[in-house]
Amino acid sequence: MVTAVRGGIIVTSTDQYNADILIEGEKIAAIGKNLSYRADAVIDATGKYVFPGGVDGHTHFKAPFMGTVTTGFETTVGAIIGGTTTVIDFVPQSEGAGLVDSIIRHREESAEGKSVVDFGLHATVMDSRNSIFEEAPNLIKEGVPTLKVFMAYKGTPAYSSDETIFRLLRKAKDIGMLVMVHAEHADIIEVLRKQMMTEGKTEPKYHAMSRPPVAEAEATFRATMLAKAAEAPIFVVHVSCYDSMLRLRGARMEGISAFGETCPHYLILGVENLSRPDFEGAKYVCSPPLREAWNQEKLWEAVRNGWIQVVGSDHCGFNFKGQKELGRDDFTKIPNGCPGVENRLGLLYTYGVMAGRLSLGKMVDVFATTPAKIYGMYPQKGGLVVGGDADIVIFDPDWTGVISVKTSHQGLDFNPFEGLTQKGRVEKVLLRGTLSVDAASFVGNPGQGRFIKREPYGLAYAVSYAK
Ligand code: DUC
Ligand code: ZN
Ligand code: ZN
Repeated sequence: MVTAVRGGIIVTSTDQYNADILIEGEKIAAIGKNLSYRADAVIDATGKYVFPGGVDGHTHFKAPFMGTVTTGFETTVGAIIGGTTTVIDFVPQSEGAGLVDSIIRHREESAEGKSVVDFGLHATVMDSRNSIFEEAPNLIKEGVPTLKVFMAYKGTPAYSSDETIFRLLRKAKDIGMLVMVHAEHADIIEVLRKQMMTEGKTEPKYHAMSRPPVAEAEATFRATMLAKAAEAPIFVVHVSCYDSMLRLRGARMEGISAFGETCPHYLILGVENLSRPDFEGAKYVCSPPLREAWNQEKLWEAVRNGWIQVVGSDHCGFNFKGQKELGRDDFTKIPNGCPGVENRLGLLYTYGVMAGRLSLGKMVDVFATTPAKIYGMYPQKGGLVVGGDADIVIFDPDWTGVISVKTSHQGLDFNPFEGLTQKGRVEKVLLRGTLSVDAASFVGNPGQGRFIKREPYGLAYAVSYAK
């Protein structure tokens, strides 16, 4: 099958130009002007932007968390309608199981045959037994060169001590693995949480007050120092605030290979949302929490200047009814996390590009290209590259609408971005050359997503430590 995408404005992380794209089978075969070809199908992209398919390196599908479970990979229909063609999902280590076994199980039981986007998997340490160190090379063999640890959640299996993280970093650098870190100071949070519960402060807003920016900043700094001591790269997920971003930026200025991600909810939503009446504030409970609004401009500035390199969704598919409601009388029981896998591109375009905060190229970079490079899947994913997968988004810049759960495809009963204006929208998406979204509706095949084995030594290894 030969498909041509004709007449669009191609936007990559570095260039913008008018050209046609020729697709043979699943791959991009040629990009150029006045190409001569005989195509089985021609897609007219005149007046539209043509972007690489998005890479969302931060999702939680079918993830057990705080006594409940997020929705599964079927809801990747929302991802592809939103222009994301690849997700990398976090796989919590199952109790008593190894990292590799947990990965294989999640892949076989939760993802394969269900995901409509291509997917990679990150390991997540939930049981810091010695075997995690021996297992790391086997993760690489399975195509999983990334592993997340939690500095928060002390007293639960998720928590990793500084010793564990330091040992993992030393191991990681020998094999090209990237250690990703949830950076929040566990003890500060525990003391504040207990104090608030004792004082009867049980509403959602106290979730944020028990996890102040200083707790995130301290842990971010500590994580970068552990990386420095190990001479290994580090990746800080979901940077939520200025204080934490400053630590990340400071580490980079010191020559530490420190990279980071923020998320649309930290760029766009403020902590005031946690005070919404009728327990609606619970919809906005995530960790780290939403921050005072002034942080948002600082985070945009960081994305614009490359101090934060990736925008991932941190999609957690919790419903309000029956799930967020679990914490009605106690904020510590509200499942942490916000949905958003569908909205990443629309929000970056509207509140980044159209608001004059990001160039189109920078948007593509943080949405698709740099995540693919950092996570070890470029140039197969994340670019418009001859020989790469034909994952292509055709974007209509002239559309204007309003985000609403009524028109969302995430399979949930709320959308945290409800009521926000969106400019531009995804009109068509090709996944490996197959038309999967047309007129903003899913037209692909159920379960069409494929597991992507990723390579070690991603972009974070391009920075070497000065001796
Ligand atoms: N960390 C995440 O990355 N996502 C949801 C909750 C959390 O603590
Ligand atoms: Zn986290
Ligand atoms: Zn997450």
